[in-house]
Amino acid sequence: MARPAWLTAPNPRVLDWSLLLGVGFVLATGIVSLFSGRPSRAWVFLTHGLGGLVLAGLVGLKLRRVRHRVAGARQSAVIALSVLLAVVTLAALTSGVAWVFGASLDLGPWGLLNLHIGLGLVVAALLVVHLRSRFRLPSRSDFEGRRTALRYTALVVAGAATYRAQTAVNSALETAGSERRFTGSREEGSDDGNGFPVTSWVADDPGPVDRTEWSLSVDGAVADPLEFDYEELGGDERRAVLDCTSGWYSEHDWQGVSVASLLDAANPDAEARWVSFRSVTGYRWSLPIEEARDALLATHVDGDRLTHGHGFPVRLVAPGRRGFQWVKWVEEVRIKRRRDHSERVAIFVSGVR
Ligand SMILES: Nc1nc2c(c(=O)[nH]1)N[C@H]1C(S)=C(S)[C@@H](COP(=O)(O)O)O[C@H]1N2
Ligand SMILES: [Mo]
Repeated sequence: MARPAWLTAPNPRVLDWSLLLGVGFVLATGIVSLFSGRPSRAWVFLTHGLGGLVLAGLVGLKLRRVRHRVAGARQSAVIALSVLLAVVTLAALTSGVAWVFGASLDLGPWGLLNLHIGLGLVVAALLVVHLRSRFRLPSRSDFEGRRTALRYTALVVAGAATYRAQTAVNSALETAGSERRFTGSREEGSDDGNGFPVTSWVADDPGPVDRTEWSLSVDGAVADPLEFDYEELGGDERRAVLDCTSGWYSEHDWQGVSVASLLDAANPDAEARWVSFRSVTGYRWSLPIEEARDALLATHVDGDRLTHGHGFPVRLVAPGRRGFQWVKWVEEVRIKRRRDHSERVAIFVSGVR
């Protein structure tokens, strides 16, 4: 009996291009996911997972095609690199699947999700080198029309079915993976004051801030620059979820002063567009001014004064933003006409001094 079209091996060049597109897709959605904290972006996380499963299928087909070549070949740098690429790709896919099923890993300041991100970036780097020796443009004749379409439809359907099965298995087994937020993060210490994880990613680790020497300044593109002592900050409350890209989230009532009231007091210029929140360490992040009005500078969490690790005296609470944007140990709110692009570097190097 003849095999159905979708079971036969795909054209090599079409497969290779699909792999390239597949890696590009999961890389792009993976990177975008790190900046997404609103439920309206749930599709980014969903398609990242689906894309990963389809990619796993493609890698399987590719390995089936090249296995003889690898086994029979003389050792060469090109082959060694290809093998390394395959191994790292499988490791990246495996780490993602393991996370979904509730696995954890303790790598000091990092966890399984950080490893997953790291492996993904290594795949991208190795792929660039791999393409330097392997890049070929496809020709029209490589596409076998209906066959190719069928085969890929089958692959995507299989990916979606696997994804559905995963959800069912996870909730049946009640794994740690079954209670994930749409971002993939798992709950830790919600509504329990300071009892949630302390994370300073990369290397930000300042000494305790003395609040008698500390003050909060509100300056930049404003008519009335201001300075506040710790005791002057309070009166507002906001419930919000802190969701760290390392894979946990925590929901709390945060108390402090709303950024809207600070802005109203300082009178931003008509051209003011961004608000930059700056830590004593140099770490900083900015929000568009309209969104900033919805944020809070918190002194307390669930009624308890913030501990040093959580950013005492003051930390940013930015609803709908990922944890790395919730700047701790804030000492300055700078209103700006343009976005401060150096913040993208500052969050990596602020602790390295
Ligand atoms: N100044 C400063 N703020 C920071 C960080 C940092 O390293 N330095 N880490 C961010 C990250 S990655 C997260 S997830 C949250 C964690 O807040 P927590 O330690 O209170 O849980 O703080 C954010 N604010
Ligand atoms: Mo984080």
